[in-house]
This record gives sequence, structure tokens and C-alpha cells, in this order.
Amino acid sequence: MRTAFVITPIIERDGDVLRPGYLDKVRSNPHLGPNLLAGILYSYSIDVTVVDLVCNESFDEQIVEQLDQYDVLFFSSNSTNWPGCGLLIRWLKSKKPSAIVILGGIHATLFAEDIIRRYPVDYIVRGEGEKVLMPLLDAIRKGIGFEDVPGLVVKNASGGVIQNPMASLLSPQELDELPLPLYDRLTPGKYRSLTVESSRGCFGNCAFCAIPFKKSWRPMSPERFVDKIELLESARSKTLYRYFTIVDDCFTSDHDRAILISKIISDRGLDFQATFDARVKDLLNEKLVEAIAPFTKGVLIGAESFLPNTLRRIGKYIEPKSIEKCAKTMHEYGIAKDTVFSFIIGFPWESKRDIRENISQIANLVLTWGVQVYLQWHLLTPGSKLWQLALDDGHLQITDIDDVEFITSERWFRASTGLTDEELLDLSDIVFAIKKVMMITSPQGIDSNPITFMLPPHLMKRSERLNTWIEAYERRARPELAAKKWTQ
Ligand code: B12
Ligand code: SF4
Repeated sequence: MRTAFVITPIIERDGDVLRPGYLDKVRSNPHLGPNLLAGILYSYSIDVTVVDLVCNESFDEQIVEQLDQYDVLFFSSNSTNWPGCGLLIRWLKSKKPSAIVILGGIHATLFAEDIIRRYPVDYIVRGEGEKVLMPLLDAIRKGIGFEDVPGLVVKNASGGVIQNPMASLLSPQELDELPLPLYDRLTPGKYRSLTVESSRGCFGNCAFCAIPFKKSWRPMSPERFVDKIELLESARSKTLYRYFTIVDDCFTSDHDRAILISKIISDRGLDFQATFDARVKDLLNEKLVEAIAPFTKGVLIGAESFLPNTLRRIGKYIEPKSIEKCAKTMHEYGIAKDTVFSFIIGFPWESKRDIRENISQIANLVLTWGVQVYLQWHLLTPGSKLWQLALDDGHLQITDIDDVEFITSERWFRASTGLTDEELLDLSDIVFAIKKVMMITSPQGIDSNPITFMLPPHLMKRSERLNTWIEAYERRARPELAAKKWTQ
């Protein structure tokens, strides 16, 4: 039985053709889930490979030929790559109906019943895949025992849908015992960095987020994590910039553990640089910041907002003042330039005035402490509480997620925010003006382009809107400030 894990990219239209798009154009790091699950099958001597379509330049029906040689195909889905994943499954099954298609990942976990009714998928697995793969392959080989496969969702003979309870979450010890991801199949020179995890789950429960394991955090032991880093040396050398991307939701939440990881890395003299996410609250601990500073290639801090009402409504229990304190600490330990604060503007309840106030505090944070900012418009994440509200109110449907570029569509944006186009353009104008001034004046210690920001995607797509905006912008700003690089 030849098997393969297929990683489908987020796709976008480029004229008449489809290509990997959005964040998958950047190829920051390979997807961990499917590479890890392939590593598990490999450890059981199953004939397995990884077909990573994020590394392809195009996305069309010919891909099916790349998949022709496999009997069992595992697809890994999140909601942003689902349009491509669903399309590919349909192409595949229409050309090769005998191929066995197994779907997993966060999107499949959220929408299993709907997907199995509408797509030619043989089996869907909800939840973590590690404990499921071997029992499922066994049941497929024998043709019996499907009722014992955790998380399995299948159609029965009468067209009904059977859903088994999900597998229990991996314990810290089970995480320690996992084999390495199957990175020896990684194409050299395609990805910037290598993906690793040191823990799973999150302590938080934010309303805009759909991570699968909220309020459940399971750490690997620091020693075992660092062992894995060492064992992945040859895979790391296949990446462009040789750093690691740690995908944990809560890498810094246990301060002593993160400090111990740093100590082991330094005691072993490892050449280790990483990007990771962290929380404002954690980075107020100076001992922690001092310990992680030497290996911090980049840290993304989900500050989300300076607006107390927004912080409360999204369930992010931090004080606006502590965002400031956190930036100050990063500055004092010399890693402000490697620190990116992520902010979200345009939650459905926010007015233009609220957002303007937020933007002014964000600009102040950059100017005072020399940190960077990733400023995003709120876009509903399928599976989050806010998305569920929009669904209940009839602003969206589950089937919207099948559409290529749904995430950048006008419909999706309108359901995600409550602002008019004029308000969106006015606010964008303010942000671009701040960016331009910072780029031109380069205040001491500030990166040349410290704020990453884009126009709302549906306005970027509509050129007549964009032209109106550029004209308005040019009228107001000095010509030399006019938008040459306005999309950055
Ligand atoms: C790392 C990460 C990124 C990175 C890198 C992506 C990458 N190439 O690794 C970056 C920063 C680029 C990113 C970007 C985005 N991300 Co992201 N990201 C994550 C994060 C933090 C970790 C993913 C991960 O590796 N987890 C660890 C692995 C081991 O878990 P896993 O992939 O889920 O796989 C397990 C199971 O799902 C299952 N499984 C997976 N595949 C399969 C297949 C089969 C056959 C089976 C049986 C089982 C199975 O088994 C695996 C092992 O247990 C998650 C949050 C989270 N904790 O999951 C968000 C998350 C996946 N991202 C999310 C979002 C929304 C985005 C963005 C759209 C954000 C944005 N506004 O731009 C973009 C889209 C980019 C993209 N390519 O999809 C959402 C997705 C929600 C959804 N409904 O799909 C999540 C859940 C976070 C959230 N805010 O809710 N992301
Ligand atoms: S946004 Fe961050 S802190 Fe909040 S639940 Fe999601 S991963 Fe956890």
C-alpha cells in the first residue's frame, strides 16, 4: 500500500490560472502536521511520502498525475487552504475513483459532517491524528473495525454520517515520544525556516481565534525538545535562512521551562535562532526576556488592541498599559527590532473613531520603543466565536469557505467589520501616512518600514476603488510622500 500526505497551498487567481497565494507565496516554513504524521507512518515502516504542493508554482488538474502512484492519500486542511484542498480531492476522485482519500486537520475537524456529505472523501479524522493513523490503515486493510478508530467520520450504507469520539489528546510524555517529522522529503531551498513544536494547545480562549485546543496546554520536556532540534540539523540545512519556526501557541507561558530551554541550548553550544509567538504578560518577566534574547530571531506578540472594550470582548485579558511595558522590556534587552506586535483593527463593534485612537497608540508604541507592528484588518476565522455569531446572524454560510479567495472576498470582509468603504479608506490613509513619515524620517532606532499593513483585500482587488483612493491620497499628501509602495 503506497501512501502520501498531500499539503495543499492557499490558492489565488492569477488571470485564468490558480497559484499558491496569500501567505503561502512567502513559504515561511513547512506545515508541521502532515510532515509529522508522515514521520509516524514511516516509523511503522509504511511506504509513505509527502507531496508538498506549496512548493509548486501552479495549481491545476495536472497535479493529479503527481498523485497517481499512491493508493491512500492523506490530505491536511485548514480553512484557508480548504478551497484548493477540496478542489484537488474532486479532481482526483473524478480521474481515479479507486484512490482512498483521508482528510484531517483543523478544517476537517470543524466541518466533518458537512464535508463528508458534499465531497468525495472516504474518511475524515477529527482531532489529533497521531493515535488514529495506524488503527485506520489497519481497518482499511481488513475492512472491519472502523468503529474503534478514534475521531473517524464516515458515511454509512444509507447515507447517514457516523462520527466516532475523538482520540484523547496526546499527553506531555506522548509528545516527547513522537518521532521526527519526515523532513528528508523537503525540497531544498524552498522554505525560509524549519518548523518545530515544543508544546501543544493554549491557555487562552480568544473570541476571534479557532485554535483546536483552547484551555489545554501540554509541554514537551525541555531536554527532549532540544534533542529534537539537534536531530533536525540536516533538515534545517535545507532551508534558506536556517532558523527554526516554533509553532507553539504558548511557547513562553511556563517561564521556568522557557528559561530552561534557553539554558540547555546555551550549555550545548547550539547555533540556534528561532521565531515564535509570545504573550504580553509573559514578556513582562525580565528574567525570561534576558534568557530568550540570544536566540530570538523574531517574536510575534499578540497584543491585538489598545482598546479596553475590544480586549474585553475578545477575551484577551491584558491591560493596555502592559503592552507599553512589554515593548519597553524588549527594547531594554536589545530585541525591539526583532519584536513584532500584532494588532487587529475593525472588529464588528469598533467605530472609525475607536480605530483612529487605537492607531495613534500603536504608532506611539513604534516611535517610543522601536518595535515593529503587524496591523491587520479583522477577518473572521472559521470556527471562532465571532465567526459563529456571523453565521448565526446569516451574514455567512459554511459553503462560502469552498470558494477560492473567500478569505480576501468583499463578502467575507463585510461580515468581519462594520465600516463603510469610505471609512476604511480614510483609516488606511492615516496608516499609510504614518508609515511614509516613518520611512522618510527614519527616527533613531526605528526600522525603515516598521508597520506592515495592507488595504482591505476587496479594495485592493477593485482597481477603480484603488485609483480613487490613490488620487485622494495624492491630493492630500506631498507628492514625494505619494503612494509608490502603498501595498507594503
Ligand atoms: C504555525 C501557524 C501558522 C504559520 C505557518 C503555517 C505553516 N506553514 O506552518 C503562519 C504564521 C504562516 C500562519 C498563517 C496563517 N494562519 Co495559522 N496557525 C499556525 C498555528 C499556530 C500552528 C499550526 C501547527 O503547526 N500546529 C501543530 C500541528 C502538529 O498541528 P495541526 O497542523 O493542527 O495537525 C494536527 C491535527 O490537525 C491533525 N491533522 C492535520 N492534518 C491531518 C491530516 C490527516 C489525514 C489526519 C488524519 C490528521 C491531520 O493531526 C495533526 C497532529 O495532531 C495554528 C494554531 C494551532 N495551534 O493549530 C494557526 C492556525 C492554523 N492558523 C490560522 C489562520 C487563520 C491563519 C491565517 C489565515 C492567519 C492570517 N490572518 O493570515 C494564515 C493562513 C496561512 C496558511 N498557510 O494557512 C487558524 C486556522 C483556523 C481554521 N479554521 O483553519 C489557526 C488554527 C489559528 C487561529 N487563529 O485560529 N499560521
Ligand atoms: S489568540 Fe492566541 S492566546 Fe488567544 S486562544 Fe488563540 S492562540 Fe490562544
